[in-house]
Amino acid sequence: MNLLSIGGSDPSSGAGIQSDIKTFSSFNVHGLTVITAITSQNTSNFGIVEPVSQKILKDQIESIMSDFKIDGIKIGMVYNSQIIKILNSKLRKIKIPIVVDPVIKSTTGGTLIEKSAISDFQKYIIPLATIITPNEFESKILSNTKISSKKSLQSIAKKIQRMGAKNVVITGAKADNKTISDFVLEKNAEYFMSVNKINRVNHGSGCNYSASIIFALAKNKTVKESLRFAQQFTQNSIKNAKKIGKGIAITEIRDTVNQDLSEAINKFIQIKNIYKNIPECQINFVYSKQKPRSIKDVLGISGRIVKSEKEAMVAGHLTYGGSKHVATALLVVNKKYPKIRSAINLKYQNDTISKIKKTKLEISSYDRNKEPKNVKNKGSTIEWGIKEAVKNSTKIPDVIYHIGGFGKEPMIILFAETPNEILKKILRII
Ligand code: PXL
Repeated sequence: MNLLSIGGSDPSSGAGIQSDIKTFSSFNVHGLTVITAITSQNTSNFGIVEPVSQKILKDQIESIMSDFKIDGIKIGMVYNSQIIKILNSKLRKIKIPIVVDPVIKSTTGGTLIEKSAISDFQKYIIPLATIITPNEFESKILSNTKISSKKSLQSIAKKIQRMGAKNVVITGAKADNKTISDFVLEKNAEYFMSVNKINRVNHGSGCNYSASIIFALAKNKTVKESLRFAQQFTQNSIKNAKKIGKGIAITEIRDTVNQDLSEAINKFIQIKNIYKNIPECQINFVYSKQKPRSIKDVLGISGRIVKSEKEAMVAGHLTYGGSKHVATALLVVNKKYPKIRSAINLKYQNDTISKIKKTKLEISSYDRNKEPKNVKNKGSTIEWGIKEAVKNSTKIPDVIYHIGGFGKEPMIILFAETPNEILKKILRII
């Protein structure tokens, strides 16, 4: 899939087209860009804007359009009337979804569109929008409503819809202590969409939102599904925002679950003599998203960590749903103790068990021979066993083991909140 972001360059990569490329990449999508203006800014100050010439704007669009099949377009910063009119002439006949993020001011106070261009924006850009995503301030400017006006969200959104946008989302339209809600006006429906509020000033969340909407729309999701998906994606990006420069935090859109697990696996295979802890059935090391519902929410290795002579090696790659066994064990523990999101299986050795018993780690076990027949036949031994061990433990278990059964290898499974915590526990017990 190819998605096009049309907008301004932000050298801090917090917003603008740099941010959109990061978002698209995180979905394994090829991101194309057409730059409308170059800004100078950082996380504290907004500098100046230099819009590009008509010639290079047109040529960027033509070179992209003549080469790629484009599945969706996001329009962000457009800056002036000249740019607006060129975009309209190039895009008005296009039949793919377009998300318009009508940015007027940056969080740091920069002007992202000239005042004199607002009426052309209403006339030439709004009609292109499959979905337009103004915040409350932007929705008032675009609907020619006074900022102090108490006009209803419905009437403001309807006005923008009448200008030609198919669907209108007023972001952050309503908030209380705990939640923040977007107001959505579709063709024949209106509703609020709420999420938990995160009190954090950041740079990039608006761009993350519109860029993830276009991805979902291009994947043929409905408007509602796309908005829900983008809301979750943006929440995560805000949760993981990092103070990289001296000013406000920049939203982080990398999959931190993947990053943390991948770093821990690299450290794990380098532990001295760790190959001695690899069982016959090899090792999986997993880490789940928050509130996992199934093994599809648990990241694991598609193959295993395997023993090759005296070395541990990773066979396969990280993928959600990549582990069945260890992921199932984790899901059982996570259900009772939601903080526990990482697990690894290790070779059962009497030595290891006695070492664990000397630490303060919480240890529990189950006996496969006590498994009821109906469970055995259904093949969910691990689920049954871990449930038993959790039941037998008064605290959060750090370690659960079983000593095997006829033809079954005994096993140790370690649990922790993060992959890094798993590593720390391993170093205490091997
Ligand atoms: O977040 C809106 C935005 C969009 N595009 C560019 C920006 C900003 C905010 O700073 O700089 C280029």
